[in-house]
Amino acid sequence: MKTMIEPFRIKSVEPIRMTTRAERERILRNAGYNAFLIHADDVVIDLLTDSGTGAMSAQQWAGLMRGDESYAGSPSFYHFERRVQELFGFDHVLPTHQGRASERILFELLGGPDQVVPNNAHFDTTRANIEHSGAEAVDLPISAARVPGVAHPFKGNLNVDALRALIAEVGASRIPVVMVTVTNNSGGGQPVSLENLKAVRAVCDEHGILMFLDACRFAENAFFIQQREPGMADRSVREIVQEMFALADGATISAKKDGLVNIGGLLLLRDQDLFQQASNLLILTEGYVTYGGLAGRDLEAMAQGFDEVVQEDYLAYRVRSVEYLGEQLRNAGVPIMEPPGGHAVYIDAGALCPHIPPEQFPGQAVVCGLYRVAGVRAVEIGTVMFGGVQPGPHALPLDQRLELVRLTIPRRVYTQSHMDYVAEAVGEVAAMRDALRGLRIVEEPPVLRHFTARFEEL
Ligand code: P71
Repeated sequence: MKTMIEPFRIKSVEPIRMTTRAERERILRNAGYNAFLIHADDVVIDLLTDSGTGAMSAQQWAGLMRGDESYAGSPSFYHFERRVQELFGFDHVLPTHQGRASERILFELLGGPDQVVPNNAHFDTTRANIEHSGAEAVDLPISAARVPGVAHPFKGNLNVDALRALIAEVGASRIPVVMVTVTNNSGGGQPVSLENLKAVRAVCDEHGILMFLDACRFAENAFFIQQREPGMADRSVREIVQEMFALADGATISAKKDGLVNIGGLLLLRDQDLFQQASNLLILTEGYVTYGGLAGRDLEAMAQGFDEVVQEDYLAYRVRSVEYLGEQLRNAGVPIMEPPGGHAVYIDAGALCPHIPPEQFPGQAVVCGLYRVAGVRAVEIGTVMFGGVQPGPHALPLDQRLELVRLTIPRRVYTQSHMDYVAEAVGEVAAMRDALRGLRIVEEPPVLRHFTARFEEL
């Protein structure tokens, strides 16, 4: 059969409130032209993020009823811990309320002034938590990652030569950990190959540096490895996940993505000492070690979610549905980050709107256009998100920064006709690109400005 179907039926539905263009014009103005400030019931199709926005399965909902809410030693924790240990191969498992809580604890322990933390590409909260500790966050993408129109099977790879050069320059003693983000989110949801992970591991071993995964989208990454990496076609996704994690000393995970839950996170550690210290910090601000800021029912939903996310018919559908949207945009002549990622299609707003300079936020102009035209909410990943902080000594040159608009697909939520509608909306915005206007910021917080800044159209 030619059509790949959603491998599930829909048992419970939520109505979508339709809005008129005139209403949306007013809503956008009131929201200061920031999509984060729009009320979700004023959105027709919500592609702001795939984080915590997925639909749970009947088995996950059943898990919620089984959840045991004991403060200490809940059976739900031990069930969750066992499932996580089996899948990821780590003895030490700390639950957290979401990814950034794991990051905050990790970088309080490993970061600090004068420290340097490389990554293929840090996402916003990871970078912010590293910088908050006083350390410098450095992106080391491969050069192909900076050219949106050129496809590469593993565009998320970390640039190993650049890593060696950075170590030679600053010294291994200033680099407590090398992070690798799978899939790479700020650079297009692109996967990292097993070969690249092994190469990074080898460099870390040479210099006695820890290697951690930022593994929010580990299952999508493993599926791409199975599909694209030579010799991997016969391996199961579960085996590939195990091999990826076997290379790492630890991982921070937001379960709101490939955990298929609406809230939850993990900190995985190998080292007993680090685990002790992390446990103490967890208790200080998150909660006791057997719930980490979550309810027992959330742990049950997560345990089940990690099981479902490595099912290969789910992943085939997941990756195909994102690719389908990418194909439609490509056919409509819209420049996108090639190839489409695992969780999102990224519009190359820099190429779409060459008349809007980076300091007038071309991505934000496209985000506003999509909302106006069709009530589609997307998110800017460009100068709004990453241009606010003072660039460190190892920041990428300005002309290598990307101006992207991410159409992020929530898991198991939207159907093919929803994607057709989104593609039409993007086509319409692309057709009126010359009429899109840049913006200026009128209000912004000192860090993570994209969440709350307010804009005016120029
Ligand atoms: C995403 C998010 C969440 C988000 C961020 C910014 C705007 C809107 C939504 C979160 C990630 C991530 C990676 C690679 C760590 C976190 C933090 N991503 N690493 O992509 O993608 O996890 O949200 O659970 O704290 O929309 P957390």
